[in-house]
Amino acid sequence: MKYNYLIIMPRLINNFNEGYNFPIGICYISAVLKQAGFNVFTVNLNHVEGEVGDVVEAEILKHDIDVVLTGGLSFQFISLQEIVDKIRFKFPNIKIVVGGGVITGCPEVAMQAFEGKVDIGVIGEGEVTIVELATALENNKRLNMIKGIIYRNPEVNNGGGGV
Ligand code: B12
Repeated sequence: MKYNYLIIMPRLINNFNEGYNFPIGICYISAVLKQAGFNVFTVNLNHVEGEVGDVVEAEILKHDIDVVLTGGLSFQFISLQEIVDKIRFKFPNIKIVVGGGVITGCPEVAMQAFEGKVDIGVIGEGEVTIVELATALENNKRLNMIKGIIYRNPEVNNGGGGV
């Protein structure tokens, strides 16, 4: 089954029009997925005004999203948690994947801090991993063959192991 992916870049600024350090890592993730032929949509919350939950919900509905990808550094945990909480509350069946320093720094602690709402965490560099992961999700393959991920429970996509 072909999935629709939404990549969400969290807010790094408090006021619209402020400058910020553009996080290139998440852009690499977008690029490799597009190059591999996956249906990828993106929203950078630093360039969209409005309440995070409303913006994210509108994007999910507009593109009929199956998998949300987001990420950042550990200091962005609160912003990421807000995104994750809003999605999990409104869309219980959407798969949520988080990557970047927030996961890489301490994968198990981070997954627990997200209180079971994140399905899969990508540890370290994500370019190869994310393509393998998307391929596995769309083909209903087991996740335990994919290196560099941590996942919520054994029921996710019939994989074994995880947190
Ligand atoms: C360059 C750099 C900076 C630059 C940022 C330049 C920029 N525009 O991005 C500057 C100097 C501004 C900077 C500042 C800070 N930095 Co800095 N920085 C780095 C450094 C050296 C390289 C980061 C980088 O660009 N890597 C290349 C890109 C392509 O890789 P990446 O961002 O890691 O993304 C990959 C993966 O993380 C993953 N990934 C990322 N996002 C996502 C999303 C999804 C969905 C998926 C699946 C995967 C994924 O896949 C990506 C591609 O492989 C790292 C150390 C390191 N060697 O990694 C520290 C590092 C990222 N920085 C760190 C910190 C703490 C900071 C500051 C908070 C410091 C401070 N107290 O101010 C600030 C935050 C600034 C900000 N607002 O973002 C820590 C983060 C630790 C953590 N657990 O989060 C690191 C790891 C250093 C360290 N070991 O402590 N930093």
